Amino acid sequence: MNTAALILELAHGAGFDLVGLAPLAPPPDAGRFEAWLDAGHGADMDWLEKNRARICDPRGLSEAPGTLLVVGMGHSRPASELPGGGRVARYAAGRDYHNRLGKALKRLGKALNREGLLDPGRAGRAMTDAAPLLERSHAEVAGLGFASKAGNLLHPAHGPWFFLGELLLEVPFERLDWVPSPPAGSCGTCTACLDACPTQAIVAPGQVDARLCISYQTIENRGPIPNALRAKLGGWTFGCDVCSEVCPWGSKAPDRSADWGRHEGLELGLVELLGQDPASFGEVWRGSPLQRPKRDGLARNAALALAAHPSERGQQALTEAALGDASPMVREAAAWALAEAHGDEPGTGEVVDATLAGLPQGPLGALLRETRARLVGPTSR
Ligand code: B12
Ligand code: SF4
Ligand code: SF4
Repeated sequence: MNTAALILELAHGAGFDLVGLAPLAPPPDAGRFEAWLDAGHGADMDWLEKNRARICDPRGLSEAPGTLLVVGMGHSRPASELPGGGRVARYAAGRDYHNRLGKALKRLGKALNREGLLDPGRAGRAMTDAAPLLERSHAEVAGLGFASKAGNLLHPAHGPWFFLGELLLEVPFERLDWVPSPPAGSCGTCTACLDACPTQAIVAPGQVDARLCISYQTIENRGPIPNALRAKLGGWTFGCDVCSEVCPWGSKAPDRSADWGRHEGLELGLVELLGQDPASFGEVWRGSPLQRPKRDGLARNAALALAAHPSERGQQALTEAALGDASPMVREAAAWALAEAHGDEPGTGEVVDATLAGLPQGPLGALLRETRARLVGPTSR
């Protein structure tokens, strides 16, 4: 067995389902990435713009010519409903993959160094998601899967349900004498994801406009979610799986629920998420991806999701949040949800007006005035 085969065998042994090698070189999709940024499809994810040059040419990540050991870890599991309604993307229901993949990659690096498969210290940086890398493009080069119309990298066994990560090896790719064998497959004539996306965020095959994507809006957007998208969120409270769920390639993916577990925070319903105490937020969501939008972002999402799951208890919680939450963004979202789900009920107009009166000057007030005009009739005053 040559060195590359031994490295990949160790990587499999470390728990990764998919493994491959790619040169540390500009990714073939760098041009697509730049066009995507230039079209504004990156929304407010400034870190992508800031790292543009490094992402398009990652060779500077290593002092010596390098190789990426690219890994994939399956995470397919059943849909994740919150008690009483509201959905969380499957990938986020259990342990945070950043921690799990990061730790497993670091252990793998130590094992590679220990086994003497590389010169000492040559298995270096572990990366997943947040690294300045166009991960799907490098993974495709390494033979882990094929690009799809939804943007996701697909694998015949796992569909879109796998995470990506990389370990930087400071050894020239050519020296490893390895040829990738990508799995056969393609989208063919299927357009299920384009047809099913609730917000038409897949603006062309393979191109997702993050500004329209529910995943971006509920995870990365730190400000208010645009009014035009709110009624289309369909109860998604964190992330969105619609384009993955409809993908025929994922239907036979092995169930990995047991490996990833389910975070106990998901026992909370939308009402509890909306009313969460900022002081205990970090404690409640320790080890979960749901920390990412922070307390106010998650409460905002819960408020909007309550419009898709109306109830008397929800109405009460929305009223309290609209009038009393410390965050203006949450107050505005709660007032929108009240207007959307309970606009024709007595008292809603008054609550919306009182919320409006308490909002700071600026975009939040403009959003709520638009809502007030569109959804609520004249107040009884
Ligand atoms: C920014 C980002 C987002 C943004 C933007 C998504 C996007 N499509 O660009 C938002 C917040 C919306 C997002 C959402 C999600 N993300 Co995300 N995200 C990233 C991140 C950090 C960068 C992606 C990026 O640079 N996008 C810019 C575009 C141009 O690059 P790209 O999508 O990688 O480009 C590929 C395709 O678009 C394709 N392509 C481009 N043009 C064309 C044209 C044609 C014709 C074709 C066929 C293909 C094609 O080529 C590229 C290479 O494969 C990566 C991690 C990383 N560092 O790479 C994770 C990553 C892509 N995300 C991931 C996941 C799991 C998701 C979600 C499923 C989460 C969820 N359930 O809510 C959704 C899926 C949304 C979707 N359909 O893409 C995984 C994907 C794993 C996989 N098997 O593909 C990654 C790799 C994280 C990880 N380490 O596992 N994400
Ligand atoms: S994650 Fe949801 S909103 Fe984003 S592209 Fe897929 S289906 Fe559309
Ligand atoms: S749903 Fe169809 S078009 Fe979309 S990624 Fe899957 S196979 Fe491709």
